[in-house]
Amino acid sequence: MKMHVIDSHTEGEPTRVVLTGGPELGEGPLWERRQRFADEYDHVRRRLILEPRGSEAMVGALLCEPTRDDCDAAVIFFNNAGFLGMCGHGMIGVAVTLSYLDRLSPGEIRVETPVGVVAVELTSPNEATVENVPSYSYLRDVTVQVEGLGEVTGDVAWGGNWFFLTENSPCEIVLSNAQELTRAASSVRTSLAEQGITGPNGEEIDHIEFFSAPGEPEAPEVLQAHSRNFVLCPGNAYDRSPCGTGTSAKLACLAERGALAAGETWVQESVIGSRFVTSYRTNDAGEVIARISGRAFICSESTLVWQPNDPFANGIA
Ligand code: PYC
Repeated sequence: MKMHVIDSHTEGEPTRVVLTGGPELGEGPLWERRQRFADEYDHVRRRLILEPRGSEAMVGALLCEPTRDDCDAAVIFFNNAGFLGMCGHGMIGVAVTLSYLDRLSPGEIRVETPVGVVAVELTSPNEATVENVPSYSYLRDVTVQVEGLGEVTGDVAWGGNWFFLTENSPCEIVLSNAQELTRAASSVRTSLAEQGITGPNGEEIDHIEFFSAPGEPEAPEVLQAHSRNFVLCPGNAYDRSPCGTGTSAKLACLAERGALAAGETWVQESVIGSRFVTSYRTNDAGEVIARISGRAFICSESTLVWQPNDPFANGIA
């Protein structure tokens, strides 16, 4: 078995776009095709994402035919733990990958995802802006008791995935503290589940975001960030980028609190110091539509091979 893939990173966070050899998911709405992927081809997700061919931080992107006439493409994102709703860094990675392949020119396209339609504008061969699905703050100032941390207070919000966002970081948000931040965020996620805090339909709050003051820009031409974050993803990998859907959730919380007006710029910095430049508008329904701009770079173009006698063909679980 072989698959042709292109790997890129968006502000440090990897994306693997599957070009050939991916599962045939048939027709139907994208959320239905994502379910078929999960039910019938989860071994393909594991083959693509887990070691020895992938890594815990890798996000896969399967390009599909869109079902909607007003969309140019469709994408299903997945990681080491399962499937994502949307993925901001991944969508920027997809746009830059398609540009690298000469399949996308500067300009805007509409892309279907399992959780709605996003607009993607390629602004240069290495830069794109994503206008996300509507984001919203669902619960404000929720306090959870977390073993080893005590009371942690934050908001629950949707930005294409579910997030708990808190300023109560257990330590400084720097890369050398990644293990401590991972342990703490994982405990917060467990506490949320144990204390019955979910999305409106019982959805697990599976992404945890700690926020702190930003660092100093390392060069005069780099924009000063408004905030720094650490985002723990469902498979316990932390996002090396500032997380597109997580920053969308943050913008919805800021909008809800009257702390950021529509059109104002918010620069979100990640734990490794990379940045997304963002803002939001409201649509006719008054919903927050986040705009996330970032850079992506191609890392490799390769054919992954699975020999029939490989005992770890389906990845190291
Ligand atoms: O950028 O939205 C994002 C994302 C989700 C998980 C990893 N990155």
